[in-house]
Amino acid sequence: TERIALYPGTFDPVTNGHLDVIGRAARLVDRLVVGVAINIGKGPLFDLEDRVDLVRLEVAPIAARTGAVIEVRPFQGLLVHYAREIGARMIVRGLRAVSDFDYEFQMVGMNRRLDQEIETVFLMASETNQFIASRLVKEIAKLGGDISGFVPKTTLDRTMAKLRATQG
Ligand code: COD
Repeated sequence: TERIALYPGTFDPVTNGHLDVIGRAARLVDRLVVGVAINIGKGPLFDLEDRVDLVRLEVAPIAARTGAVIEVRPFQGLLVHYAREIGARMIVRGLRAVSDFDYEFQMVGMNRRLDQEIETVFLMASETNQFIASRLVKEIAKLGGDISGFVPKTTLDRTMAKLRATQG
């Protein structure tokens, strides 16, 4: 049977950290589904459609280079329900510093109680990409800093355009 993994996130916007994790995860499975969560609670800069669009665009070269099957899809509702729906037995999460641990630890625990058959797997990005966080990328860009080392080109352009539009 096909080995399917789900890599869920907000991707607001997608960063080199996310793409690093996607490249690694894609090598472990037959099909990787990148699930872009609505996540209204986080008050995202980009709406869902734009986030899906950007992840699709930035993931395409990875799929082309590695021959991996990577799908990018929006989802809402419970993560474990969505994993079931697409037949994924594996949830992939990225781990950065210790700061991620508490939140990720709780998520695994709760998700495991909700569905015992789904395993969460943690991957670390390369040293260069380990510290990158969407939240800080947006903050740096807002304050006029250079984010070109943290996000791919199209994401950079769209982020700058979005910030110009929202700041008026
Ligand atoms: N290096 C390594 N990993 C990274 C990096 C980096 N530089 N940057 C980000 N990551 C990892 C994150 O740790 C995370 O694992 C993943 O990439 C995605 O990151 P984000 O920030 O885009 O996504 P989150 O953490 O906001 O995603 C949260 C979910 C959408 C998964 C969560 O809110 C959810 O499951 N929502 C659905 C509702 C639900 O089921 N809730 C109950 C959960 S118990």
